[in-house]
Amino acid sequence: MKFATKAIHAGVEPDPSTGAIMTPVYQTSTYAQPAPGVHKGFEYSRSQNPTRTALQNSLAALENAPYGLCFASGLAAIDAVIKLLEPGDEVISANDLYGGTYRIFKKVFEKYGIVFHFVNMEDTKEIESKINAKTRLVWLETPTNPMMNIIDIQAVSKLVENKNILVAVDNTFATPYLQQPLDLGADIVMHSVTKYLGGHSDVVMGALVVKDATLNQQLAFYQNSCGAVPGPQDAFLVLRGIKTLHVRMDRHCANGAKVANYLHKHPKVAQVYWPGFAEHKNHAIALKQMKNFGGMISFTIKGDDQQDAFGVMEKFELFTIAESLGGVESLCNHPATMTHASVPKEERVKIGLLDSLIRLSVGIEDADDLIADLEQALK
Ligand code: P1T
Repeated sequence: MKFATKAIHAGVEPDPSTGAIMTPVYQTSTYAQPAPGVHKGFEYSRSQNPTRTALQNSLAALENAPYGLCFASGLAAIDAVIKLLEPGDEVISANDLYGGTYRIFKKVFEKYGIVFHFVNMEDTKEIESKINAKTRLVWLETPTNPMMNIIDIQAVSKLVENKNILVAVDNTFATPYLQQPLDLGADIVMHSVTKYLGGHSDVVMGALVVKDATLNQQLAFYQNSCGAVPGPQDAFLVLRGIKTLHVRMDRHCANGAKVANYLHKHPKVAQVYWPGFAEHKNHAIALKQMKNFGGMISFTIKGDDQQDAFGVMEKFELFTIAESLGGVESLCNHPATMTHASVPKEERVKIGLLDSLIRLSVGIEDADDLIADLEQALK
């Protein structure tokens, strides 16, 4: 089945009791059992809920995998993955990540004895130099938040093949419409469902998708045992969001390309980070592993002055200053003081995350209006 058909139909059946086309919001905490232990696969809504099950199956289908698990947020999904590890185990992580991912690794899990190495994953030699007998997990995002770097998922997966090391890819920026990491050799796909999958800035949720039955069981154990599950209303909203994922993503990509090309020519803009440019250092890898380049763009203002960046952001009329991304409306964010404030400045500067960097989540409004907004704000 092709992607657009799966987005609308996968995981979703007419409701068996009424025939309702839309999966109902099963707003219930528990389920009647005719005799102890006799049930229809649903015992208690932390463990299973029919609305969540439909969403989990839909997400699994979109990533070409049999198993999906939903969590109360993207970070709760990441939390479940790191709980697979034991004290002393080592993780090789990309050094260019959402600030909250860096924070949970450094500030939550390091104190339980998990060792994190942050490396530039564009250079596979840097990954190789950190592999040892204790390495259990490689963690990466691509495109990265906020520098829009591209990491070669297939090359990284090949590097650790048959070494008892899992590869987890945060696929939030690309979505399964543009990139399918499990087909490129990764073991775990993670999503902040909050973003493009939900698509309407009205839900916080996370997800994991895997192909391996044992890995699914282990992660489902933490989903149930630790209990960071989303409610059925949120699962319903994301099921609705997914039905238009492909249509929205096409427009995000088209608008993103127009905005990136406009910024590229602007005299006040120093650098534009967007993998669709032929001169982007990993454009060839983006072409190989992505269907298109998405709606996320970062850029710096000439002079690298934080106040200049703030000045531009405060003048925007359509790009709202806000954390998050991936909704239908355009947003702008100042990573150094907002989403990546928990990353120390010396680490930020190493990856080029300057104080003048502005990140745009280009929405699906009319591109001419978005460009007019950039024009007046940059004046
Ligand atoms: O916010 P939450 O649903 O818990 O997801 C965390 C997360 C994980 N991975 C990536 C790539 C993300 O971008 C995020 C959340 N990011 C933002 C809120 C942001 O504005 O970048």
